[in-house]
Amino acid sequence: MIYNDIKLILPQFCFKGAYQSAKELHSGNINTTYHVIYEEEGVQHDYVLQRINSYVFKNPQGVMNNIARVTSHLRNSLIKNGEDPARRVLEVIPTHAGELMYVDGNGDFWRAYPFITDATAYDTVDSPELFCEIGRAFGNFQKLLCDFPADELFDSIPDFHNTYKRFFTFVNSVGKDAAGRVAKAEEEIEFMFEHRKMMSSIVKLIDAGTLPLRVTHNDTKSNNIMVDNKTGKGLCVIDLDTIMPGSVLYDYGDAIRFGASTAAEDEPDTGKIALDLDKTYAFTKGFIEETNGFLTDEELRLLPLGVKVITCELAMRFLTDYLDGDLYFKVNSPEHNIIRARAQIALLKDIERKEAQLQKMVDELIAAK
Ligand code: GN1
Ligand code: MG
Repeated sequence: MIYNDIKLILPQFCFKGAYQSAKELHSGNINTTYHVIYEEEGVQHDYVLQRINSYVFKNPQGVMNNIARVTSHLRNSLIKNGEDPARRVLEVIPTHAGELMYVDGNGDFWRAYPFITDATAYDTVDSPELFCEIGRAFGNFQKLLCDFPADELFDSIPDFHNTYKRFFTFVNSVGKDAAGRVAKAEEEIEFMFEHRKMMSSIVKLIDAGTLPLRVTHNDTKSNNIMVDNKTGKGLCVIDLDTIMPGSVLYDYGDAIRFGASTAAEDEPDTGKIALDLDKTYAFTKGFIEETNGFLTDEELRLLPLGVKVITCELAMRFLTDYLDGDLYFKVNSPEHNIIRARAQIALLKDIERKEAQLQKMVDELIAAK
């Protein structure tokens, strides 16, 4: 029973009215998330309650401090631009003790937000118009945060996109073979070795000063934007756990990797997986229209590299977790992580085939602005 899992947690938060119901939301791969409904004098109040995965986030307080700072900056920026911040920014609901999180008797960390109603988080985006709006929303998020001091943010997961280091972590997992699975993944392991240099290229460009560090979201899947059901416009960027200093190439790349693929991230039939160039165009158009004023020429021109690097990095992360015995990502079967890795590899192969077209498209959209 879900209620039994959360009944001691619910009274800790400043929720309005009386508890009505709760259901688990299954879209994330890391945290455990519930949609909770309260009611006060006939008015329904919807909340999101989450248990933070503390294997993944070693310092949940640091994560929450980042979220509090970034959301306050977003709110102020919207007000400055004459916009109403209601439903546009995540809002942390404090505990009765005035904290950003509650730590339960097991040492688990919980936090809550208002649930944004009359809006949808899309796991798949079929319409190019909608994906263009999502591109605009992620671009606008970058814009609102472009004057935020990125170096003041805490690294919620150190070296999250340090693909140079991640490669050696992966090699270590191959060497250990903790789950006895290396023999089942020879081809995928080989693929990672062949792509090592390409994967490390953004880290090198940041180190060389060619790419600046900005505030990046680092998990720009289409379902991390709440889209208004009435207007079809992107309302609010959610899941701010991995807000950290990073390159804009990561955010652009991850959004295309997820939203412009013709199949789900864990599609077992790799024959169904390709990069959809119409969707890519739609997102890129919205994203560039919002960001063209402040991103540097190098950042704009190098956006396609983000797609390759992030797709390869995630393939390697799934593969590493498969070899480690599924310690990091939630899985629905012992094969889930290798299926995910194969899906990302198939997508990357198609991205490589379409690389010249992707670059031409990005260059034309930059010039059009
Ligand atoms: C994880 O749990 P979720 O869906 O927000 C992961 C991302 C991956 C994503 C792949 C903290 O995000 O990095 O890109 O799965 N989050 C973390 O679906 O590792
Ligand atoms: Mg996330």
